Amino acid sequence: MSKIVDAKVIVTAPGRNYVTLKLTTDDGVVGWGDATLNGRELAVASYLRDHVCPLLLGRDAHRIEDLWQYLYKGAYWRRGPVTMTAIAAVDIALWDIKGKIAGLPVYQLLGGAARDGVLVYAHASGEGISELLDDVAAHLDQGYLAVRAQAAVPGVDKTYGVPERGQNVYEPASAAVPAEGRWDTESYLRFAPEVLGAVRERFGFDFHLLHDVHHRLTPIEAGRLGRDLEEHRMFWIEDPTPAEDQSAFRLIRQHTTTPIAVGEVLNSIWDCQQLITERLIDYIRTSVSHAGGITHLRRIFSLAELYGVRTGSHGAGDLSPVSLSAALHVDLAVPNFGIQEYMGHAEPASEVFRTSYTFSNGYLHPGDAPGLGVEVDERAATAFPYDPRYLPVNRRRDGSVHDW
Ligand code: KDG
Ligand code: MG
Repeated sequence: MSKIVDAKVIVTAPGRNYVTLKLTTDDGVVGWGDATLNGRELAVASYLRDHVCPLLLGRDAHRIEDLWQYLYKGAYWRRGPVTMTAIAAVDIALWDIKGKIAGLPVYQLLGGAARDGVLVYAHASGEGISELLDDVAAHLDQGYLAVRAQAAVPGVDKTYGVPERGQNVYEPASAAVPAEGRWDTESYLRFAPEVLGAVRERFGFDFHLLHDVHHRLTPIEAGRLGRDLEEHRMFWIEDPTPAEDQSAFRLIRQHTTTPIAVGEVLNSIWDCQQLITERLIDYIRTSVSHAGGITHLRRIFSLAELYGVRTGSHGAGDLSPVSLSAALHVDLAVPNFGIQEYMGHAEPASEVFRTSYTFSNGYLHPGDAPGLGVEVDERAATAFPYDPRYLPVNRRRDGSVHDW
């Protein structure tokens, strides 16, 4: 028995907001979990501080499955991003503790490495096609084997996925109220095949090309886009339509063979059950920190394996380095791994999060430190107080709200 004697929530903004859970056992072992939910950070911090941390004290840190069931079933209220992010933070911290006590990296506890490294995709973007092509070239030069390409759509104000130059925080989050952008589907549907075609024309087909539609099309529009992109041999198009409408993907499937990835906004195995069991997607993108931690993510990935769906976990910079590291341990161990998103973390994140994962020739490796291999410098964290921010809101030309 390793008794949990302290549970503490740390909210800090080194570059952007992160919520981190610290669990300490009576033998002095510390485990870290990521509880960051972009734009709704304090809701998870409160869920943990007010409702979960007091319940953890005195419990055995080794009983990961039991604690997962206790927090999930015990709350009565099921699923949802706030609940599942809070449970994830506890679960990730417990796996970190178990690894540290065992003296093993977490991937060894998950069955050991099923591959030598984790294929990752980077983000390339540009205000126009030539800027995007330069950015793709830079990433290929750095050794990436897979690149996501996004460019600003002409006539559309602030396209998703295109950050200010030199920044890798691409959601133009604002302080007091969400920023509002304009969206125009017709311009996008004309522009996207042109952009992705230009990338293939310049760099060929010897690397994986990805694109995020970010939930903005109807099923029939998504079918048309997928069909128009078939000649560019995409690795995937992501979130072509809002993910919660699972049966909509049947219609997309009827019209295109372009592979589809979905799941960053889904939080449980039940949210993606139909997508997986009806083989409506090719890649499941649920993340370790928003879908109930390592324990629950493994369950989702096992279901996916049964139906030939591969993994492609969300790994944007708003998921902390603790999350990225936990994802890498899972990625290394599961049989149906596909690809891992990796955009790095804006500085000064490394002043707070000390990581041990490494990048080489297009692959990440979580390292062999016991546990997850990430340590959090609490003292450094105090220098970066919480900085309230919201994700943007999209409106169509007529002023009505659209999916961002
Ligand atoms: O917080 C929202 C971001 O994580 C999301 O917009 C990023 O779509 C995203 C991606 O694919 O990384
Ligand atoms: Mg996405």
